[in-house]
Amino acid sequence: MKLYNSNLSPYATRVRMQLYMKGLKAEIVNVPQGGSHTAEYAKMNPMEKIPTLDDNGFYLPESSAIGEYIEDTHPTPSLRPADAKERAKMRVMFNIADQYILNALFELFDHINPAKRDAKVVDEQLTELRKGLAALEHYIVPGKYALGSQASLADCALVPDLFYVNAIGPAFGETNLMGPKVKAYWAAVQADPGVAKTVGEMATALAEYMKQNPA
Ligand SMILES: N[C@@H](CCC(=O)N[C@@H](CS)C(=O)NCC(=O)O)C(=O)O
Repeated sequence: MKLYNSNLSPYATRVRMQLYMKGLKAEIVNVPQGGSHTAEYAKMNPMEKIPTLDDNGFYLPESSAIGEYIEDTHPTPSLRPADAKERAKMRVMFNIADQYILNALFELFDHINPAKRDAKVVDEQLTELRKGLAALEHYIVPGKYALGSQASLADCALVPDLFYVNAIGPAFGETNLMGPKVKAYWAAVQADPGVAKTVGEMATALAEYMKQNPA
């Protein structure tokens, strides 16, 4: 398996974290010369986004589809609970991470620099982010992982998001966005070696990006 990756991308990071947690070997590479908007890359991923999985010539875009595919093709250790209700809760938290929290973070990312900031957009997106985090607070189960004791795809989606909540929140004067259960989860989940590795990689990539694009 080959993963077209960027350590800065929360979507690609979901997949890397899944590979680490499952102990799977994969070739992790940057997108080819020229970036994701090339004819060569578009043949593998018509949305021209990162990540893309290449499983022996089977090209798969979209981190959520990649995550499910890896679970289907490499079922052990499983990052999907067997119980239908637990699995459904995992998918709800995955969607909260994917559609509510991360979309708001993406919008905010472009407004980190106060000189280039649109206060209305920031206000709207902070409201969306707070709503997403409040929804997560509702579902998250006390314990090491989002579902309590079992690691799941929900963690793969949440860890990159919460990393960015901590990393960019302070630029907007927001240092206390997480509710108590989410905060406790964020602290506890760091004990997983796959999480620690992923968070370290994201921190290095973000520091490098900030050096090149100072706010
Ligand atoms: N829904 C996609 C989103 C992927 C995505 O937006 N990736 C970003 C990197 S964080 C990207 O490739 N952006 C480049 C662009 O849009 O030009 C997924 O889950 O894989």
